[in-house]
Amino acid sequence: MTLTAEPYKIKMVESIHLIPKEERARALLAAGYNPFLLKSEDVYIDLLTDSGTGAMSDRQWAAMMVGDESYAGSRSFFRIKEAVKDIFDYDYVIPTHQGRGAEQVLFPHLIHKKDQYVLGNMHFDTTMAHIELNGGIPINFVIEEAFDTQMEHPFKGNFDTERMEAFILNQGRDKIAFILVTATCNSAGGQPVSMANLRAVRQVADKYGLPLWIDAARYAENAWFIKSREQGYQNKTIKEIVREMFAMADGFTMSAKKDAIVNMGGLIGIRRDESTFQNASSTCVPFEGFITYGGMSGRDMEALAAGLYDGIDPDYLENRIGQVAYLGHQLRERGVPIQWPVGGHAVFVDAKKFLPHISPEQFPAQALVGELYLEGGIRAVEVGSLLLGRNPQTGKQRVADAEFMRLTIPRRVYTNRHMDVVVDALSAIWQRRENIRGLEFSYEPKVLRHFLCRLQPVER
Ligand code: P61
Repeated sequence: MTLTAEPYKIKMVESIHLIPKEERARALLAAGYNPFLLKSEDVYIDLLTDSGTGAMSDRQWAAMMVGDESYAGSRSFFRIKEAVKDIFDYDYVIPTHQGRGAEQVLFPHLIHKKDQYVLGNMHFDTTMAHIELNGGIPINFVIEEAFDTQMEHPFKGNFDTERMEAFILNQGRDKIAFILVTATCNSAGGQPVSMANLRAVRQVADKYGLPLWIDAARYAENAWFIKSREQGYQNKTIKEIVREMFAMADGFTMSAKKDAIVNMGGLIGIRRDESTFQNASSTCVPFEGFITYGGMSGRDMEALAAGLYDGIDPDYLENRIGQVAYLGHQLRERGVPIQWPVGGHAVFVDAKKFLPHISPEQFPAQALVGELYLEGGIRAVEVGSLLLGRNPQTGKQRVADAEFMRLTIPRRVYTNRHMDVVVDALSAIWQRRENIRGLEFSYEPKVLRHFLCRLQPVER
């Protein structure tokens, strides 16, 4: 036997429905070509995000029933604390309502002066926003191979540590607040960071006395890539790899809506430093809530604690990452240009190559998102110049290094047959790509515009 299937059977289903093409055209127009403004009922296969959209396991649902809703000292909080100690070997944990809650609580204690830099491989957009809200300047040092979508590289989320060190020397240590490793690196295409690179980043951090934090939303997927691609890790368990990764950091922020497979929740983990824990605790109380619930109900904390274990199950991870790879390979075979190799949580379609006749100012990836919805009722998301926005000083549209349409796969939700439908729809668009037009704004909000903006196709 050579085939294996999903390492679960399905106990509960949710109906989905493909509305007729004319209705999809109407819905897209009503949404101003913005997938965030579509009603989910008008969507057939929803690949907008893998955040909070996973299917919980029977273990997680069962755990919810024993949630302890005490205001202080909840038993469910201690379940998270035990799981974090067991999996990450961290002493302190603060629950938050989601990833950006963790960023909001923590970053004021890491950015000490205005205009200090936060060095990352590639910061995610909410992370960038919270750095800027605290007076910091986010800056990226991902290796340049990350932007060559056709180049084979096992760890496109890696830092260019030489470039980073040169920057530190040039600016002076005091201009740097901390280093943040996003693993996997979402904005580069769900690309992993190698253990060797993490070690090299730690060495730079030690040399200049800089704190090193991990944005741990997809910690387990990153560990899986290390196990399958990095020499010396094949025979280690995911938990051993996670521990080794996190031993190199001072702490993490985590959106638990990804690899911990809950619909809502987040964490701050701190390895040993009690004073950072105390500082963050005092900020947690007014913003998120008391430190033993911090924005979550007891039942949600139970689901999260169980989900941290679900997320590191090797059978699950093999199937999960295998499904994303399955979609990517099918598309590539049909000639569709994608970020290669395929990332952990999504296939990133290279819209610059797909629609070379559309300039970044007319948002090629967003145009493709609209076409995919029209063709198959499939909702994807733009990760490109529309998301990047304008330069706050000059007001000019910034041009992203890559124009991606992200096909983000929720965890344990769709089967490979759904992936086949996506391949079918996108292949049909590939055949008629020359006819697709770019987009222009009919309404552009000032901040985080991608959520609420409205667009229309440009005149020919
Ligand atoms: C996503 F359109 N990601 O990928 P929170 N770090 C990292 C993330 O990927 C991340 C957060 C922190 C989302 C959701 C999302 O404009 C958008 O729990 C590496 O969402 O607060 C979230 O975690 C923040 C989608 C977020 C967006 C912002 O789809």
